[in-house]
Amino acid sequence: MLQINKIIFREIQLPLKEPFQISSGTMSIRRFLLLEFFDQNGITGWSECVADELPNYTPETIDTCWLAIKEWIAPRILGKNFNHPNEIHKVVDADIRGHDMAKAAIEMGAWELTAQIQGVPLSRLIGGTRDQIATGISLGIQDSPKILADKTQSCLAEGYNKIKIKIKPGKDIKFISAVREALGMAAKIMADANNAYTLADIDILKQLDQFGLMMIEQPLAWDDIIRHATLQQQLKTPICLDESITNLEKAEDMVALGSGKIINIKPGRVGGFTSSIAIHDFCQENNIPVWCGGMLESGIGRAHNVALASLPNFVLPGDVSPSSRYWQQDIVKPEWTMDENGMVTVPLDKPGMGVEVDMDRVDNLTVRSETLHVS
Ligand code: OSB
Ligand code: MG
Repeated sequence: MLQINKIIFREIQLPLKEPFQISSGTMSIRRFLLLEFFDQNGITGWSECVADELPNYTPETIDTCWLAIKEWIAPRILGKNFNHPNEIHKVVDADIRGHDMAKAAIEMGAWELTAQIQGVPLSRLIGGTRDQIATGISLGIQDSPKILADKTQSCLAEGYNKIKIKIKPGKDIKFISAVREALGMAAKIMADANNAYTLADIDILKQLDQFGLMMIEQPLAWDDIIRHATLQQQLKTPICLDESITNLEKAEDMVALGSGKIINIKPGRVGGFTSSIAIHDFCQENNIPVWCGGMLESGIGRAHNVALASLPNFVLPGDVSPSSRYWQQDIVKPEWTMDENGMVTVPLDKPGMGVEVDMDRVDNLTVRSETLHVS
């Protein structure tokens, strides 16, 4: 039995080691909304809401999530009894349109709390089978092809299993070409456009075919499925959808229409673990490989991504890089690390997410907080 009686909201801010530029904007300081959950016996669990400061990835932001969770989503679950955390998604989804990242923060906290109550690793509670997950790195848009090519060489040397390169019009062909030249044809590289192109750019996108990319992520509009199908028919490079896949039905649409061949699952984007598992299972049945995306998470959101990436059909390396790729110091102990083969170990020796929240550090970093109690 799961009953959540209290939730503490906290905003903390961490500067990124280097600004992260994608086609729709640049981030230098990551604002995080963290949630701490308490059950009726005082057992606690954490989740991280992955929305950014600005609505340039999806429509949500950290501030809309704070409002949505407080006003509409948390009241649906506070003080209520649930047999299993897989009941939460339906309850928070009914008649509340959108706000998937806000819903996910509550839903994933409920799973984490359940893992803590049952004393089992979160990975195993959600159906994970792997002991280690392969990781890649997502590189923001760089000033020149040379700077990018040099960076990708160091990333390969560090052991990353995949290098994702952010592109936008004018920073595409020359940049990818320089990377291919520096790394050779065998290196596993891919591009992510974050919606920077339209079908009018088809000639540029076709030129990318010569580079043997593992995939191109979300080249067209953030909510498009139809035009990606037209594009996929004309591209050799597999399309991977990110922004467009917000639930199982969108994944079904992608397969029915041929809009892509791979899905990047971010649990925050699809409303949580229950929805992620449903998309994972559907993709497995339909021979669609999946991988776990990232949202520049702190060690808490990263822990939840590591657990998800341990499911069997996560067959491609995820954007689940070690803490030191992003932060001078993370907010969990131990920090997330990667071995020389680019593998992250799934913590199976502790209940829940498998890392401790550094409370002193979180307290010091907190810029606002609020507590919701059962009434
Ligand atoms: O499109 O996958 C994306 C970060 C913020 C918003 C969107 C995206 C990303 C990343 C970062 O690619 C991946 C990571 O967390 O390392
Ligand atoms: Mg993406």
